[in-house]
Amino acid sequence: MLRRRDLLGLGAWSAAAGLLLRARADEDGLLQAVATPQDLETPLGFFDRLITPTSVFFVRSHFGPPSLDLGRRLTIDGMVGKPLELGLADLEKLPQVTLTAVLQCAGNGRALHEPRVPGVQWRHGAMGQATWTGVRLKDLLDKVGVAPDARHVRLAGADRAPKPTVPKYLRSIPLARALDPTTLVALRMNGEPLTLAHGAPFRLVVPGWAGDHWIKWLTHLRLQKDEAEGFFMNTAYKLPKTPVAPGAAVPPEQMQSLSTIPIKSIIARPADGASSKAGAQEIVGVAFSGEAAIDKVEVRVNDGPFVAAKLEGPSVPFAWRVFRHRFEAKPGKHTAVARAIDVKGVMQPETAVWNPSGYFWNAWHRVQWEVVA
Ligand SMILES: Nc1nc2c(c(=O)[nH]1)N[C@H]1C(S)=C(S)[C@@H](COP(=O)(O)O)O[C@H]1N2
Ligand SMILES: [Mo]
Repeated sequence: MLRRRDLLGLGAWSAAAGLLLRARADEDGLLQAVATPQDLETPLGFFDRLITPTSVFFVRSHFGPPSLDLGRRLTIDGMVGKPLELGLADLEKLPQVTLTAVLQCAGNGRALHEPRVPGVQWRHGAMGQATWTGVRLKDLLDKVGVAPDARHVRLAGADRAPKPTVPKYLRSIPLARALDPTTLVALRMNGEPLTLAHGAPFRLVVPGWAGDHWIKWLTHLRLQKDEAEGFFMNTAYKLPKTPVAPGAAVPPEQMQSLSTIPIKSIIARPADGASSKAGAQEIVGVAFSGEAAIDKVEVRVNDGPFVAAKLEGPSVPFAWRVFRHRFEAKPGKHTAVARAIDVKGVMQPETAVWNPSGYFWNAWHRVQWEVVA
């Protein structure tokens, strides 16, 4: 538990915590742990720009955030030469890297799979793009000296399951991904200290990989031979090794852990069911593809041909680009569909591959709207 007076003099950090303090502090300033999960979608209309504002950035957490603890320590141990423990001030002194990357929940679009599958019924809003600033995980692993036969990094956060019968949220990433210079222990999001909802004081950032690896409220990294134990690694976040018929039950041995995000584009505007004035129209949205850069987005209006949209933002790995397609329209019902193509030539599929947990919905996004005189 953190007392209000412990936050005095922490500058930007206490500013970031201010909202939370007002909302959650009781009479004597004790922060209260929130027991319910927090799952909030970003409204579709915000996917018309390169950076998603933090205030509307989607939030996903299995058990809700732990108390805000800016004094939290990060331990790195297991198969290492010399274990290490660091706090926020230690991390701030190390070289900082800033990169732009999409964060998307593996379950984004789950509600759109047919037949329906259980889980958080996300539509389009469990994704966002931010700049992430922090320390390369590789720099920390260089300090501890990783044993030659270590293969995985087990990741744990400070949040706790609501009941002892519910397993802790534990994930791991292969050592090779941990050593990639883009894997960060991030302290800042969009230039500001991380908010509690997004993992304050530090979280993992694994560009190109689904959100379940981006552990928030990070407390413990352990080098080990095997993947993390428990439900969230052994059972959850698995896809069939080969596509299955929609609705099929898949035996565990035919499943494998998911990692990178497949190619996708989403139309922010016009909104499905909206109406617009006759004349100039604009189809706008975002496109991204896991670890590959986006090369092209094509838009089709009504029964016309696919036309290359204008792209904003650099063609770089991990990042989304904004696409815009302008045209003139007469009154009547209109439809538009978008599809993305990455620099490896991979095209977004017309239909998404169904899977038992409803991960990675990435079908062509279609919208229908009415143009009025
Ligand atoms: N400690 C912890 N980290 C976590 C989670 C969690 O429940 N606990 N949820 C993960 C999942 S499934 C996602 S999609 C992302 C969401 O990050 P955001 O809330 O910052 O958008 O956080 C990840 N990190
Ligand atoms: Mo997620």
